[in-house]
Amino acid sequence: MADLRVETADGVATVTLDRPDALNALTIQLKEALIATFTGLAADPAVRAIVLTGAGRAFCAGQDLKERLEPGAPPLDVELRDRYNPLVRAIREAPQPVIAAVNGVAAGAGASIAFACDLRIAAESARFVLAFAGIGLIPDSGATWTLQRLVGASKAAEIALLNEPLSAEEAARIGLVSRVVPATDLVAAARAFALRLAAQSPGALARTKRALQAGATSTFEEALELEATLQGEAGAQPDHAEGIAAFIEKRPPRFGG
Ligand code: LHQ
Repeated sequence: MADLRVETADGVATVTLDRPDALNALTIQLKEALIATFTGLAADPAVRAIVLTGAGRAFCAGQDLKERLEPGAPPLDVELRDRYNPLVRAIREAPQPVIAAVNGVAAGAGASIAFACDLRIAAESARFVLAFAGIGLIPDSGATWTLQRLVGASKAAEIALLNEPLSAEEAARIGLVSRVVPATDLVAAARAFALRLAAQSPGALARTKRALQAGATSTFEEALELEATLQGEAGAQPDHAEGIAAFIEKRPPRFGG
């Protein structure tokens, strides 16, 4: 696929945005390739964790602003409904955990996409720039929902309204990223994270992801009820029996899904 690379090894799919000269800015073609890729990976039982990263010095600079000037560019509401919203939905609805390996600047919708992932790990050189305010727009691609849940309402308002770049170090301090590593270690660190996830029960991870997302908007009672339903399902899977057997036999579990 042009502008997008997908490699799968040892249960880990690595999706790399590959337009380094434009800081991996998102064109219609790239967004459609991403939606198709995440939808395909979501349905692939051999894929147990997904890493999303960028080629070159940026993670993603958001919407390709040059494409917006081309004749026939769709209105913004249409572009959001037809491409950005399906893209962040595909990331959140994938049963596998998705890790953003933020290798450099994540701006505009590029930042929103990182926020839509389940985990973020950043290079020391990474930074988050909401950028929307800089071009007279509002945060989109789910950022008005995700960011305040990740860092709290006050910090989210500061980041979105002031439009100040957030360093990797500051992002770690406020809990937006799980870990900051030297740029040269990012690929290895993201892979180590992903391999740990890939060794766990895929069914348990998928149900955990679903319950955490639902819990972000549910009542406590609804969360208790969903936990009961999903735990009932999880307990009936072979991975639960395997986990107990491995504990009794004092060996690592071999989870198969
Ligand atoms: C770019 C871009 C870019 C094209 C750098 N496009 N070329 C949703 C609905 C529909 C439409 C509207 O948008 C949205 C969602 C959004 O994403 S809105 C936010 C869009 N993104 C931005 O406003 C960020 C624009 N970029 C920047 O502010 C800077 O480039 C950042 C802070 C990302 C990086 O700054 P620098 O490290 O100083 O790099 P640079 O500015 O020199 O950029 C390097 C090259 O990349 C340059 O090309 P050139 O040919 O001159 O070397 C830029 O034009 C190109 N580039 N971002 N979004």
